[in-house]
Amino acid sequence: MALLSILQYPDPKLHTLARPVAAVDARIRSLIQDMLETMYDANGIGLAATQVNVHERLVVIDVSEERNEPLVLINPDIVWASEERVVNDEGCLSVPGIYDGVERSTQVKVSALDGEGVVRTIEAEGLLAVCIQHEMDHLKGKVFVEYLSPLKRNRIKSKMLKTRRALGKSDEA
Ligand code: GNR
Ligand code: NI
Repeated sequence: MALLSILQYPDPKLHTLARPVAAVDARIRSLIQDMLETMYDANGIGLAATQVNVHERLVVIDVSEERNEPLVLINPDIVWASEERVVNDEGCLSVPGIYDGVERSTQVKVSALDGEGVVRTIEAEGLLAVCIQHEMDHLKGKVFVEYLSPLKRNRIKSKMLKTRRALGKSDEA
């Protein structure tokens, strides 16, 4: 197991389109374990492979209070999304310290492979539905701040770059 480093906005690599996972093999199982460890360590409710610079369609999620209900979605596909939509405050491990409202479907049905490579269909609502949509956006190269106004997004971009400079981080990692 290993902690992976999480790409920070505005890293252009966050805008990479992920390809499907070809096979749920030892490499993918190991990546799943590392992503779960990284998500729990960062106190996140979800993590997309894109955020750890692996551009394959894989996300891990755990919206439980106890942090003991890991959900693995490989090659996820939204098969239905409710017309009913609502604005929720969202945050992102790639944009730490920033929270703002994003409109999403309140309910979704998702088809995906689980960690064993078995096809499953998940019906989600509430925080899980929000998280699934947020993670699937990452796989398309989309970060939640792209739903905000250009003014807000540019302020966030400047703030992130300024904080990173203050922390002495390079542009790379
Ligand atoms: O930890 C996270 N919290 C969160 C809160 C509201 C809406 C979405 C999220 S996902 C985020 C983790 C993350 O960045 N996943 O990509
Ligand atoms: Ni995110």
